[in-house]
Amino acid sequence: MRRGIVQLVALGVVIAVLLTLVALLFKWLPSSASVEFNRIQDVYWFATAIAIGIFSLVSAVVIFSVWKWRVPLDDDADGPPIHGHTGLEIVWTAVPAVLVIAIGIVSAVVLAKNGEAGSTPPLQVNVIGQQFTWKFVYPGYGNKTSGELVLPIHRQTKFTMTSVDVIHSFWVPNFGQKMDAVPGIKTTIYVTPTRLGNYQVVCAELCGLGHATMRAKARVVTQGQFVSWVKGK
Ligand SMILES: [Cu+2]
Repeated sequence: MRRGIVQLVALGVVIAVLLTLVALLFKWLPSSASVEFNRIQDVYWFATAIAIGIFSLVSAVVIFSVWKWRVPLDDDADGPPIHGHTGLEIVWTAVPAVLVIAIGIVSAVVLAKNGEAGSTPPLQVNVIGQQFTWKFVYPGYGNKTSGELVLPIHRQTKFTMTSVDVIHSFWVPNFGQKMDAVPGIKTTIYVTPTRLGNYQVVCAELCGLGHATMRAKARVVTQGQFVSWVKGK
């Protein structure tokens, strides 16, 4: 009995280590370039850690059972009758319930934080989707209009989206935030860039024949570069 438990635990640990390697050694998510995406990735990893734990437990028990209690091929006898086990049933209901509630709470906290303006007023950028192009307007800077999205690093930006024709969806994979641009209404998201560089604005809602080409360049620059860009032209 004692030996069996040790073997079962060892099996679970081996599976958990293998799964952890698979989770860590491959690049599953775009690299984060925003405060908001950092938070979202934390939720991913939290849920992944729980999934690895549960999967390791279940698969260890299944493999262990098949390995230890298999009968010869010609054994046609019925197995022993099995009765319920109230304690075990309470545990296997309560533990997943607690885990799912924990994931729900963590997600709700991140969702709320990602949707709230910080203490300093954010940079306002209006995003207009149109088959098959993006337009960015900076109302704080004389309605400067650009086909390229330029953002200062470490400054929270509030995007207000709309569309002039069909539904589009504003998405910069490295920023993590995604929101539909819908004709007639205004939708918002916040992004706080954390890394200088070039990124891509992608339309993430099938919007017609040119949908796949509905891309724009996004550039995160220093505050000084941003000011000279936004005041130029
Ligand atoms: Cu589109």
